[in-house]
Amino acid sequence: MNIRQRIEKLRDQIRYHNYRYYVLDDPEIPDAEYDRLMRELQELEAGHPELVTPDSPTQRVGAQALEGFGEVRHEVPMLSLENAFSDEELAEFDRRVRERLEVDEVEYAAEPKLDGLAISLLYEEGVLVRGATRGDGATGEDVTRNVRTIHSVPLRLIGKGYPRRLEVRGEVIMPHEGFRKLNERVQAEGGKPFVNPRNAAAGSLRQLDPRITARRPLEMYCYGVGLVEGGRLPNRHSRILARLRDWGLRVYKGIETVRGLGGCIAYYEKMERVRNSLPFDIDGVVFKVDRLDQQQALGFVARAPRWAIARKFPAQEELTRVLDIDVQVGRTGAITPVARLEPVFVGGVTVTNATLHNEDEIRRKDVRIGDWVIVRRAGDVIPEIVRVVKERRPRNARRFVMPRKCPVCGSDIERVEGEAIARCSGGLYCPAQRKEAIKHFASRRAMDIEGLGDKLVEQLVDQELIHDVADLYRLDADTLAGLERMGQKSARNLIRALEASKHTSLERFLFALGIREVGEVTARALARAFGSSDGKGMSDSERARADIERLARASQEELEAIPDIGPVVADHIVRFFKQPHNREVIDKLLQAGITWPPQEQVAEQPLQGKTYVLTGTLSRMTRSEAKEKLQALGAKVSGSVSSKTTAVIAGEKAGSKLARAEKLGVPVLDEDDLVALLEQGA
Ligand code: 9MJ
Repeated sequence: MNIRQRIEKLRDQIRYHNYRYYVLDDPEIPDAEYDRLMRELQELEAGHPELVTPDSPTQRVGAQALEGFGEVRHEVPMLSLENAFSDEELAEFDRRVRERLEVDEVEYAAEPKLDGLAISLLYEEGVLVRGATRGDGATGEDVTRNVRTIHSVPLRLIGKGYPRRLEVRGEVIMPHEGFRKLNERVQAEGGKPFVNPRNAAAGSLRQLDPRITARRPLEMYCYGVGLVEGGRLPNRHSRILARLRDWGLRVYKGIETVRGLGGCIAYYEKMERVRNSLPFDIDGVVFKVDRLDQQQALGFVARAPRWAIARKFPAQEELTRVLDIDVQVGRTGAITPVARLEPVFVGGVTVTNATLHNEDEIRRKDVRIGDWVIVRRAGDVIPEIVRVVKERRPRNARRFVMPRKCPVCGSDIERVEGEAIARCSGGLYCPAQRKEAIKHFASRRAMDIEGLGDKLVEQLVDQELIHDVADLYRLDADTLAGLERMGQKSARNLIRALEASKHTSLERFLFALGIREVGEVTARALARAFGSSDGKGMSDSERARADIERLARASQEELEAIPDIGPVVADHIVRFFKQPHNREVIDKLLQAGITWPPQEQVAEQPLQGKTYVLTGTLSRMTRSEAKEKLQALGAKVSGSVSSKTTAVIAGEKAGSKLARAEKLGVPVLDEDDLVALLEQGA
């Protein structure tokens, strides 16, 4: 093979791997192998500059900045889309289409509406020759050198059968992850962060220096064609998109063909549900009549096709005013400042409050009472203030001052050095904390007490009918029936639900106690470690007591040896059980008859029941990797050596733990032994 052939071969290989990586998200080879191909090509081209072509994968990023962008006239105008803001407007669109076509049902291609920048790519003989912005639809800007830096834009099409001249259209976007990292970088360099991914994408593409664009995490998704010369395309939009994908262009995977209005609405609802789990922003969905002959028959109005419509999602960001900032007291006493807002319709609901998280957050965003702010509500997430519109700040805007006393119980508010969160020091003396603790206890994933809603808990605490969670089990139907919005029937149902909640599981019970940092996952790990697997000779309530006793006596070290439990959580657990008050409440709960079945045995693992201690430096893995691997095989990994330790695994420069193992006669293993041990599970 001569040099020219070798160069061409390398280019083809790299193009193919680019496609696997950037378009299909399914790389075939490891990065290192790709880097080797690229380096070989770069070296060959450096030795033979006469063989360098603009479509070579090495030529993505040119040098030098431009003075300004040239103009591009779009031979086929780049149209915009009509919007529909409701199902009714969508139905109206579908009705018009059916009437004009004189058919009963239409097939539509259904696509997400990406929120970026519309771009046109012109390929001649399969080579990218021009990239342009939409501009006013008739004339755009020449951003060829910038779009060339986007890896999902092929410099040369792959496969066969593409038209001699083919203009592909799509949206250039910045995915969330890249946006976040870019803003971190910009801020670290002292710059002003971008407001949203759309602005960041637009700003990046309009850089006169393509070397800057090249450092921006942009991607392009294609959704149609413009000019087509010297070749034919399929007669359906959906099939054209499939061809574009075959030629190496990136097309969103979730594009579907749907039937009629019903199909459109179902697609819209589905995308609305998945919207917040997509890696990029979408602001709606687009429906396009799939058959091209039907598109042609429908034609255009002004600047939009009659055969397509964008069904927009409700806006996720709106402008409103901060009327006041006050604080909420959480279950653990955490004081959260909350902005009271002028009611505003955003993300499909009326929002009146937005969390401000903590004092530092308020300072960082510089939110003041009276400010105009952008609120964001995405999906079911708690509404947030994105930023302040400083230009509109009124003169009398006031700064928030953290109160010194808890607004609920009057105890001091404390903020530990180095922690972001201020806390009410009242503990369970504070009714706010008690209410939250009881709500948590009753919640669906904890004790699952149906019918014990937030409002009811508040009444019960306010009227001093209950003080702690154990008091719940002493309520009687008559007392309950006397409460607001309760009748005999709901009172009886609640008593029944309380009875039913007594049969629970250890993990639910531990989660329900509301120990700081003990979520469901940790509660499960604790239940596995401390729950008895059988209760030979013991009654249910004796076994429950024994389980709790074992956990309450566990030391910091024993707790840390459990998978997923670190020093902080272990410390919270130890402290929780040291509090006499907590032990009393647990006693009362068990007396009330709360029980759980024996802990199910998890499938026997090779290192089940063994405890190892790692010490010194390992050469083939880090200590935390070793810890994870051992735990995955069922072993416990502890930080200190005792006579119960199965073995100490000692790397280089092992110190006091090794000495202690030798003193206690605990076996000592080296790194080779560790590797052999781990292979048991492989
Ligand atoms: C976006 N923005 O995702 C179109 N679009 O089609 C999709 N935009 C469009 N299609 C014709 N998916 C004009 C604009």
